[in-house]
Amino acid sequence: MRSLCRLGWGVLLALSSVAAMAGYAFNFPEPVTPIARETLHMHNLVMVVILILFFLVFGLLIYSFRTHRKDAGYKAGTFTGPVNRKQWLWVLSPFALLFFIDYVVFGIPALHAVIMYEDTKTDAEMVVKVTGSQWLWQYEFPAEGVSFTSRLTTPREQIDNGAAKGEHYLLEVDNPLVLPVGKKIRFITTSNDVIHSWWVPAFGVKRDAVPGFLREFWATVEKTGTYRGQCSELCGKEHGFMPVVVNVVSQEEFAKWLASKKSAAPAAPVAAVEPAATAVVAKAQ
Ligand SMILES: [Cu+2]
Repeated sequence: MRSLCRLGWGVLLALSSVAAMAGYAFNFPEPVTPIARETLHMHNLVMVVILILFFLVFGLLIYSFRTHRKDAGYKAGTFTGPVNRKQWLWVLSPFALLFFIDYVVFGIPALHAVIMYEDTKTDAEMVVKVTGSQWLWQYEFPAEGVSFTSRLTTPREQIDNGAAKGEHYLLEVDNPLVLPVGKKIRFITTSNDVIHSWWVPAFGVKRDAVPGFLREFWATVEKTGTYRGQCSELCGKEHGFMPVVVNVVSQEEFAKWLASKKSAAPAAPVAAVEPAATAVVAKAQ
């Protein structure tokens, strides 16, 4: 028991040490879209309910084990003969309770959330096409005729432990996606080769980019800032080297950025582009 206590304290101390906490978080990132907020609410609701159930069930169990002991004079029950009404009640009430929790307490808000997640078209003010490619992302604003590629800029020396790792190690790109704050944006994802997945945790969205298919999601980012994510579908040897960086800016800044992109030369077709990390390796050889 004492060693168990010591272990418990050790784990608590380790978890509370600042060094161990750096880069880790126990909760969701701060939600900046309606979807992320709804997801966090659902998560919190489910956590609270299951914690109450956990303590209730284990409390009852421990109480019963301690109180109804043989050495305290209790005799084991015998369950022969027809099931009586009281027994039926004990059998059926947990079913009824769990049914109610699953289908009403969780089910109704979950249904509401899923319908909201999938509603990509109502009031969408802009379309962004996201194409995954081994190993970079291509972004396109079809209505504006703007398209560009976005690839990792972390130097190969950092990846190979030849240099100290930067602040945004493996989460930095040459051309981040820029979006206006407060606008509902409909995203369409697809892929040029294998399945990738576009994921930004603060947006609460993650959608597979599947070759030959168009999949969609939406986001209305409510706060300006830089948001980072990653490809979250194992897509080859440099799967870990295709991050997502999104700069969310004011409407005016976005208009300026879009104008500068329009005047720039159009991006080369993705198939002809050599992925950045591979190019560095090729050069080194
Ligand atoms: Cu990928």
